[in-house]
Amino acid sequence: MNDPDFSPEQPTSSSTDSTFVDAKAGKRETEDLSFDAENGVGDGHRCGYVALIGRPNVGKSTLLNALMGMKLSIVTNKPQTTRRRVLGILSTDDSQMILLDTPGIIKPRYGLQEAMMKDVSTSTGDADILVFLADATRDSVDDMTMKYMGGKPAILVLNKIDKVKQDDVLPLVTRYMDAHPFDEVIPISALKGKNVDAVITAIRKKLPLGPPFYPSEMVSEQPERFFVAEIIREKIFKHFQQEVPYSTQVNIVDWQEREDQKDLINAEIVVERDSQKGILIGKGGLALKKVGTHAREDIEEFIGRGVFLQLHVKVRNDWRNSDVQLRSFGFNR
Ligand SMILES: Nc1nc2c(ncn2[C@@H]2O[C@H](COP(=O)(O)OP(=O)(O)OP(=O)(O)O)[C@@H](O)[C@H]2O)c(=O)[nH]1
Ligand SMILES: [Mg+2]
Repeated sequence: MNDPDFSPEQPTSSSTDSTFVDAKAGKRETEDLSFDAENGVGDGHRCGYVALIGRPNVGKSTLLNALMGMKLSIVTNKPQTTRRRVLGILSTDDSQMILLDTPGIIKPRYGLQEAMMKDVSTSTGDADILVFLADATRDSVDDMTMKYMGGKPAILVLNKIDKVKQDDVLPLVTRYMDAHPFDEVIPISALKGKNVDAVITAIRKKLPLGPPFYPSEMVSEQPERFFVAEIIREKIFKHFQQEVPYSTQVNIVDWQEREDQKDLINAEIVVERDSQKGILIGKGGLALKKVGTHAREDIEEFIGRGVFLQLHVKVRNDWRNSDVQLRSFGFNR
């Protein structure tokens, strides 16, 4: 296929494969400390994996960010924004919760979506606690997410409480409790930060006893390049409509940290068809330029230094159904 932007480079490792560490964020203060300085672990320290699951658009990524106190996971008003799990490590003085934001649960129609749903199964399998997120404005129980519930401790979080009267949620709570024996039900607004602390308290109660798995200043084990690719994808979700965002994959091809100069990041945007490539680039390259500018601003804020961002678009026919392509992009169905 005639693809002038094809770049023979494969995503390579670079010095920026380091995991994202931010000592300021991801650490909450707690009042009741029983810290044992000698062992580095307080008596009764708790640690475990917590999967945030639910239908697309219910606010899982918004909640992850609210719990972490920083933006780790991308958020848009379009469903199926999250494609693979995002791991956030929230350390307090007496607990460490490893939070897994997951793709919204759907009935898969193509290979990429199958990989997304496999990610949900893996995350619920890894989890010690499940946080079932549902939209408080709905009046029926989400049966699709219910299928992922087993015997693990489970917290029901009814999100978007800012859009309904609290009393109006009560019938929904009853319906959910009839469907599953949740340990707790918490109405919240992840967007407004309302009741988010109650979620942390509820999770902590159910975490297994044990020492922290990660150093407390670590906020994720995923590399910076993952988050940078996600930021670019978020801008594509925000700027384009219909099938273009869903047909797009972003890969960081090269990342050079340069002395006395801004970092040079070279990213490829993969689409499925020439027509999508045309839309992404836009007249005179203006559409892509806009994506690049907005992405660069967020990337600079995220990594805390200046960036020169190069974007190019290439076409890989039907990549969302190709096992070879999916695997090369890190998806397994
Ligand atoms: N009003 C209101 N909107 C919210 C709240 N939480 C999230 N949203 C909005 O809901 C939309 C989806 O939020 P996300 O956090 O991306 O939802 P998600 O569950 O991660 O979605 P997927 O990744 O597609 O599964 C965004 O427009 C958010 O701003 C809330 O508490 N109140
Ligand atoms: Mg999400």
